[in-house]
Amino acid sequence: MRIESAELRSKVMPAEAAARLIESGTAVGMSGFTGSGYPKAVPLALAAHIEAEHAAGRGFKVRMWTGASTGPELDGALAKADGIEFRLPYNSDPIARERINKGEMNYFDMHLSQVAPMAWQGFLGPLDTAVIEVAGIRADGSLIPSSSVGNNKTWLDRASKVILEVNSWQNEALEGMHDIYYGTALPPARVPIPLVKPDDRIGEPYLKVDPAKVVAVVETDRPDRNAPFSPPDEKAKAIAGHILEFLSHEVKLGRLPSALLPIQSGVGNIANAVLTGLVDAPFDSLTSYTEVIQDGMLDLLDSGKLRMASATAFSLSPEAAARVNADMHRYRDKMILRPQEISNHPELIRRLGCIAMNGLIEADIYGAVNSTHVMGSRIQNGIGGSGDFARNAYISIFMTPSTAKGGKISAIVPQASHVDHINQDVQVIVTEQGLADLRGLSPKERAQVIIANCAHPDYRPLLEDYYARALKGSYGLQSPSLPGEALSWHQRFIETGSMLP
Ligand code: 0RQ
Repeated sequence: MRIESAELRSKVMPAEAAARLIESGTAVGMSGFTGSGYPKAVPLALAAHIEAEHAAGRGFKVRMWTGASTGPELDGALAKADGIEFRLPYNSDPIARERINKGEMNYFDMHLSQVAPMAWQGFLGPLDTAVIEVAGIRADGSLIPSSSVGNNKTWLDRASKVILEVNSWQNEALEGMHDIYYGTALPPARVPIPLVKPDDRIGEPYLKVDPAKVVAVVETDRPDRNAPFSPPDEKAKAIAGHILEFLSHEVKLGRLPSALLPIQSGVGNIANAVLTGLVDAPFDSLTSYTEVIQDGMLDLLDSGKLRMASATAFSLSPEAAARVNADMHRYRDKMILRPQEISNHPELIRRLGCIAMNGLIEADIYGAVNSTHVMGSRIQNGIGGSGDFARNAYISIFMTPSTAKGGKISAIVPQASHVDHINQDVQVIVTEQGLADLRGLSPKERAQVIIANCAHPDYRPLLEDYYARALKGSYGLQSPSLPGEALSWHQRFIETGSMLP
């Protein structure tokens, strides 16, 4: 039985009835992180209710806070119903993205580590309802977290009322995997977080909730989104190869231990290719301190190369989710899921010395990185945890194919059209063309190595030409630039559909 508390069992009701307890104009804190552990039944019922209200000529929108991206039953359904007035912090849902880019939804894109502290600071306003998926409720009313932790602890603590979704699709053997730390506080009461190794457990396996605040318990068995995973293409393999060669070189020079340092890896095919490549690399006893446990990490765990992985969520393909579910007892001892304010905490990332590897949309010749905005104005996803890790990592690596949209866009540009990571936070840039190690280089040295090593051959001469003219015509020569021309590649793409002249 998934609901062992008699008090909370008495609050079981259909999703439709629970959804009616959410009022228009209020803030709702949803569980969920990268398609894992998000509520499914209540948001779908809420979307249907919103559609009915709109059809009756009544306005109905909520302000929505999550852990990170969720799934089609949540972001997708609510965005389709035009039911989201404001959203934070990370979104990858295509319908929500379209609404944001059409100006129909306000989106506050923020560092994932800062969501919980900012909610406590209070300026985001009151949190009316928390809707949290759990794997079970224990007799004492404590909650067994599901496949993500995200901001659940904070939503449960801050919300005036709580709706729990008990999902029997989630594996019961998840119990014991989580480490929920209750010691965070705002300054001046803040104290050091007592985690010094990725495998330290500093909290407890369960979430707490005041049962008096729980207004509804809903049962469901809907699966997590679990996006399918396509195997790495040639470019992803080439990028992985460059990174593995770089890491081997660092070990050889004595600048990294042979077990490396805790690895953080962004989501997507390239990140997965790097993880898969590590299976055959000459490193042992690896650890991971990251946001999401993805397919490539299972291969690494199975090979014995990866000793353990700490994260806040799973982000698995359906095949990998089935693999984990079938063998949860074995995997459980090698994985820890934590609140995202801990998995992404700058203090801990700096202390552990993580090796951060994240994707980018574009980088400029000085190494400033745009992770979020296409052509400077259209949001793709959001900064996610990339900023938490990039600034605080021991080595901060950004990776991308050198072109996008079939070669019509260069990922290396004269000037980034939007900046998420300043050049001081970007130490290594990798494309399938090669790797630029920017550590200790001045802007002019960086420009030369980025253009030579990372740019696609179709764009390299154009960048060389721009840089040569900037050296002659720039107002200053610390970071030579021609402001009237620096964003002309983006303007050309907007006008002609290609950055190429
Ligand atoms: O668009 O889907 O329409 O084809 O961006 O690009 O190449 O599939 O790569 O999935 O790794 O995403 C930066 C977005 C890269 C991601 C970003 C288009 C491209 C495609 C996706 P289509 P790819 P990825 C941990 C860390 C920020 C958050 C982060 C991201 C789509 O890595 O969101 O790092 N990062 N979190 O065509 C126009 C360019 C483009 C471009 C790519 N220069 N111009 N379009 N695209 N480059 C995870 C979390 O925090 C949860």
